[in-house]
Amino acid sequence: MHRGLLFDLDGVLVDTAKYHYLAWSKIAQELGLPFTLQDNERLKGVSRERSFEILLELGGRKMEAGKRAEYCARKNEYYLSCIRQMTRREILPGVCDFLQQARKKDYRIALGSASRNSRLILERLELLELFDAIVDGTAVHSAKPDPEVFLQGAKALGLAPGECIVFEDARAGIEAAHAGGMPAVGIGDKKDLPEADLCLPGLQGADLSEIERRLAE
Ligand code: B16
Ligand code: MG
Repeated sequence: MHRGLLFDLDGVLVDTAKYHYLAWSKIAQELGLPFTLQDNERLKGVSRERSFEILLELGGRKMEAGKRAEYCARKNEYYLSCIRQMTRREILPGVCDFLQQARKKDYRIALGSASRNSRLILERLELLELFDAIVDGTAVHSAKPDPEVFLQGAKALGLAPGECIVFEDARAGIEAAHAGGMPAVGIGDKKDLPEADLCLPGLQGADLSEIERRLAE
């Protein structure tokens, strides 16, 4: 039996990937770089700066650091204009019930996300008060697959890493959980997340007792 749950944001609680895609598409257009929805898959769970490097690599372009920072800031403005409009209706199916279930069972709950906008997103979704701790891109130095974000999350909950379960939709996040000594529930298909300890298509209908039982097998 675990005592804490650590949630990734994008792809687990909400689909912000579509807004990242819109914002990066504008930047790609401005720079005349090729960028498709398929390419966007490579940016999931990856930091803003690394995302832009990937975008430049796709077009075989190089750019000096100062200019890269300008484009990252502009992308974030485009992204912010999308997420400022978000509402509770965008919470992924089953998330609210699952968080309530966790609270009733006395699990502590933390966010472990690469995004520096995660607090604003949780505010827009009116989910902030369900979290005991938020660890995100504003607090972390090393991106997933480094375990830092989840180790900080466990610490913020006052728990040992082994007392926590991570919920993640990206391979790098599953790797980060394992590097930190935590089991990882993959949100998605087992073929995309082969290292996950177990996979669920989403949190809809997810049952914590069943998850604990399967993790103990
Ligand atoms: P920001 P997660 C990640 O969120 C996104 O999946 C990734 O596409 C994005 O680049 C990253 O956050 C940084 O986001 O630009 O808002 O700081 O999956 O770790 O919750
Ligand atoms: Mg994610």
